[in-house]
Amino acid sequence: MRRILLTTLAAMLVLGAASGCAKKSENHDETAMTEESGHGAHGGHEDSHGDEEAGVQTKAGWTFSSTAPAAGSKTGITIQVTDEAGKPVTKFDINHEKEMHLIVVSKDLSTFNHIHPEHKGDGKFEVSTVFPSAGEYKLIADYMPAGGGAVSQSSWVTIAGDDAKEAAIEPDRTLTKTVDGVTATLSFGHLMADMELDLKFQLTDAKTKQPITDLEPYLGAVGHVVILSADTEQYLHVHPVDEKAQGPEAAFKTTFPKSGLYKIWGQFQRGGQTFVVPFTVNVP
Ligand SMILES: [Cu+2]
Repeated sequence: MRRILLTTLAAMLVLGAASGCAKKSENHDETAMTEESGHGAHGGHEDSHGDEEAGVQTKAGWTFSSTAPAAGSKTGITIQVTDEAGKPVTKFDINHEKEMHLIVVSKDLSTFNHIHPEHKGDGKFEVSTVFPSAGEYKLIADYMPAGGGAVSQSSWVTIAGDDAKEAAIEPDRTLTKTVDGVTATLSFGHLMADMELDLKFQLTDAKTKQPITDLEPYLGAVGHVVILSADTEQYLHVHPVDEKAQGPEAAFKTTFPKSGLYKIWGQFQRGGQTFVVPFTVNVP
């Protein structure tokens, strides 16, 4: 009974997200998804729920180079994209310079990685990464089957090791922090669920205290923002209002589907180096 309720709720949320997206963006910049997912420890686990707003139905099959991937060593990840019937999807549209974006987060959202699996042909994508510590990780693949809209597919993987510990996800007391020599302040037009709002990063050089005006394009835009709800069920990929901005302000638009805790990662590039600024907020 509970499962049926959850499925209905998930379907309603996906529909809601899809129609919200259609209203505000024609290039499908933003994807939102809701899903139920199990925890697959040993590869091959699939989630078949995606954001299928344009009617192209795809699935992602996940395999890992080891049956027991371990912390600190390289793990190969293969993602096979197929249609509903299981036939490989072979053509993808380029979205922000890549055919696929892969977001890797630990369950407590303390580690974040944004990587780009390589398309080996016939819908088979490969990448390798090092999971920094033991525990559960969520992987979210973001892609656009040719002629379709943005799709997100996810899987869980358990990383072996003896240092597994989950940190509590707490909202930041202040929305200013310094990472890699850059001080970033995050602000919102009006922070509230279920409403499109502005999300602004103000960047200054931590040493000179001068506003940063030399941000470089990262994947063709001033920056990229990834947002996950604390339970990892809500995934929002957000893009800039003005892609060509160079700072000190980088503005984005998004809609938090419901109230609660969210983690926000802003990714920017300067002097050839990318850096990530994380914030945790409580959305009323
Ligand atoms: Cu990417």
